[in-house]
Amino acid sequence: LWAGAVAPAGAVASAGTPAVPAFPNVVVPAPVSAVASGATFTLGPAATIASDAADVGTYLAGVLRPSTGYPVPVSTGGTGTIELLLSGAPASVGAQGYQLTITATDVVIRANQAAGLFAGVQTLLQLLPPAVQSRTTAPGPWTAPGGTIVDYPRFAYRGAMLDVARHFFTVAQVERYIDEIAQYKINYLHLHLSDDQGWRIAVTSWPRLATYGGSTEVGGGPGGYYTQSDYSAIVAYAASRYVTVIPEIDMPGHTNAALASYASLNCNGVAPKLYTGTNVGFSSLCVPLELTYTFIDQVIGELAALTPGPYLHIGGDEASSTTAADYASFVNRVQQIVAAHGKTVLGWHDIANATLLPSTVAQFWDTTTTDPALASAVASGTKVVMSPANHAYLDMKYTKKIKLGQTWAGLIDVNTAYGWNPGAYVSGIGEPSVLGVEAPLWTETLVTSADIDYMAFPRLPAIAELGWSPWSTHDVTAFHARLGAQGPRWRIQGVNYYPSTQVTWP
Ligand code: TNX
Repeated sequence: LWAGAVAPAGAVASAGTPAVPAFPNVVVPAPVSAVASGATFTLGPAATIASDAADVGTYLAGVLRPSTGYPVPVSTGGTGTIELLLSGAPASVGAQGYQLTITATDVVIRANQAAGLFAGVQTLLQLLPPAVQSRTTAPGPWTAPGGTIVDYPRFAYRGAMLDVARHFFTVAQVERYIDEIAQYKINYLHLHLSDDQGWRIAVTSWPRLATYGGSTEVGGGPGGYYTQSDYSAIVAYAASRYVTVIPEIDMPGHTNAALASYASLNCNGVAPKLYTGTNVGFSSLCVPLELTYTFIDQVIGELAALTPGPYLHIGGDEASSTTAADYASFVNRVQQIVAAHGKTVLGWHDIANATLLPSTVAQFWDTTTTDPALASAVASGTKVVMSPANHAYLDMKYTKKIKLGQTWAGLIDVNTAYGWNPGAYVSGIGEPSVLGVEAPLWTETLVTSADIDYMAFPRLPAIAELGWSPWSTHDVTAFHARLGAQGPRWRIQGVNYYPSTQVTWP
């Protein structure tokens, strides 16, 4: 049995020898239940895929063909060596879960929705040898252990945030990150699209936001921005990995790039200079100015039109240049604007100091475990995404010796990233009020994809597991083994992970 997994009754002999061999403890996030059969499946040159969801079949074949060198034809419906079926799944797996059965001769994944098939495919890939993810032909044999896994998420929301404002990252770099996070069943990508140092999304009605406000970044580099078609390409790529993009326009603070682009947005009518440092809390949109809300309405309107997902993130953090009264009236008004465009508000937990709409979701980022304003919003029904900075912030250093990253929320190695319970972390915010977890990656110190990889891996999988796996599977020793098993996969994929000394890397 999977170490730490929920054991189905009668699956283990009373003492000594288990009734069946152990299922390998290699899948992250840990599945809800896994029962080994002792059989071994081998994917051979004649293997075929039959999928009820054509895109998931094509995705799987796209991974298997380059590494195995096999043709792996895909059909919609019919039979195949690997069958991905939208029928016959246990009701317990819900909209995102799946049942995976591996026998000596074939593999069957059943789910209620295509997202569940995609999740099951990620589990299957982790049960095949690491070289299956090679982009060039690699030697087999392509074996996987036989058995049955029934699996579904603890929380509906499992997010990763990438700050493309402090340093700009290209469409290809964002897509690379989407591929990396999707392997760990992350289903939301929150893009921090604006900050003091840069505005990264073209807005037709306010063109200088991107062309001027996007023209630099931390350290004075060239910055950049996404055209609306670039952005739509990211959204579509994410969707092909069952990841929903959440755009963030941070306000009223963190807005120097916008204020620098349009003098008319400033209370004094004077545009500040572009900013390339790393201070926070010095900028604010002009709350009493009516043009501010015309601006927000137009920006949110264009963004909502580019966003198939339900959420728009309005930031709201660290508004220390905005008075408390202005802040509350601002957040109240902006929520109405987002709602008028048919979207649900997400905001950093600071927004609990305003009056939240019933649907508004707050993202907790503090380093404390008490937050009276947030707890009181939760008592009135507000749902929370958990990103405690001292556990979930991927931009914190692992140890003092690491060059990249910051330390304000502490040092975060694997055990700290993994060592908290999202459903019982902040007082007054219990499991039913937690929508899920998110691992934010701020990029003041990060410039390349290698930098992103180094900070996200191996900690992102720890947060992904907290979001997906039942708390009953939480076991740091077993987690170390599962995580270590990812090392060879990351090496084959070219993921520049930090080889934490808390884990043995095979
Ligand atoms: C705080 S936490 C911020 C960001 C910084 C980050 C650096 C939060 C919502 N805001 O503006 O980039 O710290 O760790």
